[in-house]
Amino acid sequence: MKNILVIGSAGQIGSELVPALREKGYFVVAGTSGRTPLPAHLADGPTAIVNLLDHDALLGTVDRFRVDTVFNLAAILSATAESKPLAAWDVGVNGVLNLLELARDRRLSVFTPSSIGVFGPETPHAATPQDTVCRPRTMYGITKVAGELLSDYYRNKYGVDARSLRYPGLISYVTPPGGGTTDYAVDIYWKAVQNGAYECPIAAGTFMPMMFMPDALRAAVELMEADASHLRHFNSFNVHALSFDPEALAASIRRRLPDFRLSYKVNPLLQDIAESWPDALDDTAARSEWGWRPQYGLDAMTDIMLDEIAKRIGKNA
Ligand code: VAH
Repeated sequence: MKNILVIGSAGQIGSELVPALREKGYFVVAGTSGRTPLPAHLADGPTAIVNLLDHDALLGTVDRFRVDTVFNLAAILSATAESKPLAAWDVGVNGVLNLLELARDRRLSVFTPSSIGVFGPETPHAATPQDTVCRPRTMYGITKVAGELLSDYYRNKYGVDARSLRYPGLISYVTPPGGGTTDYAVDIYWKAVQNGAYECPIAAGTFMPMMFMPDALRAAVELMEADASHLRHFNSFNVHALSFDPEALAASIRRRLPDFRLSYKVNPLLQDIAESWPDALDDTAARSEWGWRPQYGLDAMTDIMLDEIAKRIGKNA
């Protein structure tokens, strides 16, 4: 891995993955579809307008920058995908297929995140196994199952080096929440600092797997740097870090903001999706095949989230 194209570089993962890869010394092209590249990405290296569905333009960018690895972070997240399922299919399946065809042609390595969204109500919720039933009830989850299967197909049939992780809900302070079911766990921190209170759309007692963004970025890079001869799963590694419900998250926030008030206004769509997803993942395969280990616990994440958000809005937390 040397010359990297990050597609979706202005999104929640991409906005932080680009600087993280550049800090490791990689040559990184920050790709965005319609949105202008982030100023920080423009200042620190090359950018490009890329569209997963435009094969020729994507090929031109790959050839222009001699790209050998693509991190494809373009996605329409779970809740938004329910309001525009065909667009979600286009990005999550047709776009991935287009990229895999290009990877076959140019011998690229490809990372396309999968998600706990691949699991459904029939999947065991506690310590969800690596290899288990994946019958999601959301279009987002369906696209992620298809993405995993397509990536495996291109690896097995054409030798394409495609790899992916099943990310839990990702929590970061750099970009605002964007249409995901787990985004309450980002929003709550902003509202705690801004207002001292939060009206939660997810019910108490609803546990979901979660991960602080620094762990998520390191997982993607470590997987792509891993020796392929040690890997067995390649696409779809479960990676686990945290599991909590809104009450546990509020208790962690109250360690720093004792007067923080949590109330509930459950959103039926989000609640249905959340209840179909696991509580926690079994990530034995990732730990044994490429040495995955999370580094951030709930309280450590809370301290950083509150401090960084307070800096951004100029308040004491
Ligand atoms: C979502 N944050 O909620 C994303 C993620 C596992 C959840 O895929 O849709």
